[in-house]
Amino acid sequence: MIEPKKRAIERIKLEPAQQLQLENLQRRHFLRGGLTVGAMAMLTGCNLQDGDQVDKVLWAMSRWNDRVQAWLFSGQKLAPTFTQAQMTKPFPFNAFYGQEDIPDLDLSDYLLAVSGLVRDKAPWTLEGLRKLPQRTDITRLICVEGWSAIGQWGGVPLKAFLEHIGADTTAKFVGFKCADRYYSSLDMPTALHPQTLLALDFGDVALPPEYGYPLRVRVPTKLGFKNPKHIVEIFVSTDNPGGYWEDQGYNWFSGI
Ligand SMILES: Nc1nc2c(c(=O)[nH]1)N[C@H]1C(S)=C(S)[C@@H](COP(=O)(O)O)O[C@H]1N2
Ligand SMILES: [Mo]
Repeated sequence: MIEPKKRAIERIKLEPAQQLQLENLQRRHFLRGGLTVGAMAMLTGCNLQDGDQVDKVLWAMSRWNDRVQAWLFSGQKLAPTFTQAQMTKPFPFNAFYGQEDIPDLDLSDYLLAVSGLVRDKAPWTLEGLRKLPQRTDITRLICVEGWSAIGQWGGVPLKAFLEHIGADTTAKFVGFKCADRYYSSLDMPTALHPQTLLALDFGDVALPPEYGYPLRVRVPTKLGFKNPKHIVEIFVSTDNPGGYWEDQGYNWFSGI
């Protein structure tokens, strides 16, 4: 049995006055469910435990939300890219369990299942995926737990894959199921974003176990938890499939 670890966010406790200010601001700016305290603290570099900084945090949060809204409507804005020299080494590992519980998949019989609103539901081998168009980007992964790191991911643009399988791109959601019971989902515009990859490679090598072998989604326009690792099934859906952290209160959109 895998013991889920405690998230840093659970340790953040607000004073009643701070909670009230936060609620007022959320009401004023329609931020309902829009941002977690952890994401806010990380993005603004402020800690809500410092009473005198609350205003600064709240305004930074408001600006951040504006930025998210802008992204929502553009849909194709590119996330920043970096040079090889800027890459973070060693790259951090993160999952809802410790490194000793990384899934032990047999790669020789690995198949990616496809379901939902698509024309062709045939499963995919890794070799098959490597024959599709490939793209590589050096981007920053941001985790709500308060760290970020720059890495290089290569693989099939999810858009190319969805087009290849005849996905109904008027459907609103693309869902992902993982070998470790993790799951997540993306809105269709983000799934079709040019930098959203079905990543097969990390740096110059095939994805190592800790970073999500044999296949992960790499979405540089979303927070880390919307980058599922060890993917075993992709599906297209009109209903929001939610996600492991999304269903525990983390904002579903979670763009950066
Ligand atoms: N299958 C799976 N994918 C996952 C997770 C997980 O626990 N299981 N954790 C997510 C979180 S919270 C983060 S920040 C990133 C971390 O990716 P990394 O280990 O490559 O740094 O993976 C995401 N994808
Ligand atoms: Mo994360």
